[in-house]
Amino acid sequence: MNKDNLEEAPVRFGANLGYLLEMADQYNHDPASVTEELQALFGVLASGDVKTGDAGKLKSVIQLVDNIRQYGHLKGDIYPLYKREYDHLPKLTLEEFGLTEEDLKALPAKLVSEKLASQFTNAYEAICHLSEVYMGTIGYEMSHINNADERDWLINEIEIAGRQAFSKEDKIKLLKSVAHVEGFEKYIHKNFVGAKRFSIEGVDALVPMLETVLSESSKSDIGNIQIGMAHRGRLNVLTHILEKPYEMMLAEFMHVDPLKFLPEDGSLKISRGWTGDVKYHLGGTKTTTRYGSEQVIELAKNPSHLEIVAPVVLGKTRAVQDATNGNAPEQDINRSLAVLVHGDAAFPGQGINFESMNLSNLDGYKTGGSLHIITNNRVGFTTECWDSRSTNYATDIAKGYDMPIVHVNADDIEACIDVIILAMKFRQTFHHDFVIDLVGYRRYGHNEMDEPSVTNPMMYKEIKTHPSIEILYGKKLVADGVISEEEMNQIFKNVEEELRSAHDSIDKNEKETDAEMAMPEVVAAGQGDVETGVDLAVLEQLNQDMLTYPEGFTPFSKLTKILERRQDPFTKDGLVDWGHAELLAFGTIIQDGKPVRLTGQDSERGTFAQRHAVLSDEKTGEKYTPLKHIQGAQASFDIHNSPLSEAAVVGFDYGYNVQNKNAMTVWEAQYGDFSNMAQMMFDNFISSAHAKWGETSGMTLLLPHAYEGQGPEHSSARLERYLQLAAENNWTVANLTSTSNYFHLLRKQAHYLNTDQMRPLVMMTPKSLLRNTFVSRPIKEFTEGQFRPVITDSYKKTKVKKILIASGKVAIDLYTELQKNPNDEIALIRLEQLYPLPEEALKNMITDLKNAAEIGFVQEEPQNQGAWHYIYPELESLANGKTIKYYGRVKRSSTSEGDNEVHKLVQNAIIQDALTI
Ligand SMILES: Cc1ncc(C[n+]2csc(CCOP(=O)(O)OP(=O)(O)O)c2C)c(N)n1
Repeated sequence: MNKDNLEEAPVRFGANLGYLLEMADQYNHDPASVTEELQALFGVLASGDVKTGDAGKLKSVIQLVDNIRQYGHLKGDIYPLYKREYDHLPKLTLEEFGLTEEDLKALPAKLVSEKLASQFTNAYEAICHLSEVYMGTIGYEMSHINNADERDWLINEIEIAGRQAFSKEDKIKLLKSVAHVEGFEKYIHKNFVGAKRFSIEGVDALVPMLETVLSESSKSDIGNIQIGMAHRGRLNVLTHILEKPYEMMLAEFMHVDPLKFLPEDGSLKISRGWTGDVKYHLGGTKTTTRYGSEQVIELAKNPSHLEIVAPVVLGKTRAVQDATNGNAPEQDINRSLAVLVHGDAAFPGQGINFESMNLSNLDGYKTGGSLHIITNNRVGFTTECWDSRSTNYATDIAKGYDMPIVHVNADDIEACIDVIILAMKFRQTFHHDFVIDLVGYRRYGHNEMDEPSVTNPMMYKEIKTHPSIEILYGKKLVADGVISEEEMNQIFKNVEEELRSAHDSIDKNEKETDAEMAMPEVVAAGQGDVETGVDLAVLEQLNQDMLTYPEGFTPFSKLTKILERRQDPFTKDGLVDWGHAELLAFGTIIQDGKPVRLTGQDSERGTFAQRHAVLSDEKTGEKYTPLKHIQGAQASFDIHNSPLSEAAVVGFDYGYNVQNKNAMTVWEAQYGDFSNMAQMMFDNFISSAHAKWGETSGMTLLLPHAYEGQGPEHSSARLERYLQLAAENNWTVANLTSTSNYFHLLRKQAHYLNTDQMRPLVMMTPKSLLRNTFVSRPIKEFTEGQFRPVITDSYKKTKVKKILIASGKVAIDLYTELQKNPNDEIALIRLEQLYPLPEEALKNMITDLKNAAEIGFVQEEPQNQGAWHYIYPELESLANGKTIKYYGRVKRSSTSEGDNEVHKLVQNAIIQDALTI
């Protein structure tokens, strides 16, 4: 929360005379210390323009004005049909306050507002103006905004600056726009009967509103617009905003390859995966000069999961805004704008929106104000608002985030354009989010095959007879003398002809069916080995830079001593621990020209106090991030403590990485098990986006994981989930036992960024092993070599009877025990990379160890969890006649035992059992 906002909490008027007197005292002392409205009131009283006997009336006038501003929207004409009636409305008329027209005519306009005084001769006229403004087809909600400047600015724009003047040209353009929107839907409705398209009809204004976003953005030189939206109206937006040709859209309905009709000028980019997705989840990128300056418009690919794309779009937006070629990223909010289109049921229903809105003012995540448009058709599938939300409006959740909210009647197309202009001005002035509730209806059922009158008969009784927007607006223009009826009909006819001609150009016999869905060769080939060692001198200098602080900067004294130990690997036989290895890797990655962005809860220090990437001066609290100041950096380093969210922050950083494929984008879970709060991000984006949509990312996930007696939570990062989703080289899954291997894997991940072989990296990361002296490695292992997917210590080949394979902490438990009680009959293979499985390396070792009769797979997790189900069939194919045996916890519904003592017994039993021949 911004401190300034707190200090500017809004003053509400009420019927409290004591309060007014107190304010009067304050005003006498310092007029500027009370609100503008009260200044007007006290000014009028002091001027002697009113008789003192009118004090009660004055109070009523003030209350009436305040009520109109605060609650006028409740009585506004914001519903095209199926109007809502409210009980217990606040008083909004003269009569309710016991006032008459004459009373008000006897009072000056400046009593209502100082700024309206020059426009109106008395309070009556000024109040009529306010009623018109606040109770028309636009309803404004801003009294919840804490920032007084924002409120005053909005009041000024709404009451004084007023609505736009639309020229004849503007009006005709608008009519043509809605004619195309409607014409497109009607054409598909008629020609592809029963095909799902999630029609926009009822909230058609969305398209001209987005066109206005683009033209207004162009005026502000915003060259990139990131749009996120669900199914409703998506085909229409693809066609009319991303300029996806009608031929492409219609070809998709005909199962003909749409790419045949992709514009040859390269202005539209549509990526596709090999398994594909339904047409209303697809996105695209359009470069256009249609709205003035050159702009890139992107519609993010989107799974069916409503609203989940919101943080992804925010991350994409931020990635465009961040210049990452300096030591720290430099954000310019004019480089990109996020536009999020929501459903009225989904917006308040899906928690991801709360999480995403909470990002809006945070340094690591803000995007300079997103524009939210709710396509409010008053129904979610079959569910009406009284069953889908506890709030009055779908938009009410945005109030807690201080966002202005405007409700607009979707049938008043000019009002819809007006609110976009207001929203854009607000964004450009205050760099905050703005919410528009586009209130319309849904012409058909949830999709075009549903009969909505079965479940929503009263609503659909009205919809069935309600004229569509192009007819309403066309007839209005005819009635106003802007165009003739013939001209109107010609506009409609032209649209139909455009669609007919596009349709005729598609050969319906050229059906496209690819049941094989083979992944591209480059993906199938996977990643090769990469030399990732770094010269000792480079590492030494980097280390020195990380331990050098600006003059006068004093980190916490005990921490300084701990950090000083990071000299030891270079000066004596010291070892590089986990946190140190990671910072060395990040430093060299930015020196190689790839920006690094790491976020997670408490990640600046590290949950286990292992990282200390950001230091605090113990006297001033000032922060210092050494990696932002190292020599030779070619790209930025960025790290942020994230808010306490998983889904939104994972989505955000996934989006960031999709947009900036060169960036090493790392998200760290506080404990690995919390990552399942972001499960849909893993299922629907990170693991599958490449195959579905051709959307690549190289995001890295750090998930603390190990059984250390901390109970059912804080033990398992649910490794099984990532392994179950692993296929088609979609990501790397690793669980390491060496800090040098961690260093090399991070560098390998960075190496493949922005290449056709880039893929996400899912890492089970250590807790107690963060400082384990075996896991910590000498610096010479960092200066040469590469990532090793399998590590084995030397063994006496002919003596080995049992091969044990294990990953992560349990592998170190086995190793430690073998150190204490050496056993030549056992060979331990530390499997560092679980997916893709290093089959060749495993096979060679298994074949090499001829005398071994058994392969034991050891894991900490219960048998129904962990890697066992994934690895067993793989080991079977590599076993070469050897028996495969499982060592680990029995099948459990919970991840682990709750009691630490029980944990020790169980863990010890697994180790002993595995090490017994
Ligand atoms: C997370 C999630 N839950 C459930 C659904 C199934 N579903 C699809 S559309 C829909 C109704 C959405 O209503 P609303 O947000 O008002 O959008 P509309 O379709 O009316 O535009 C539901 C429940 C879904 N797609 N995603």
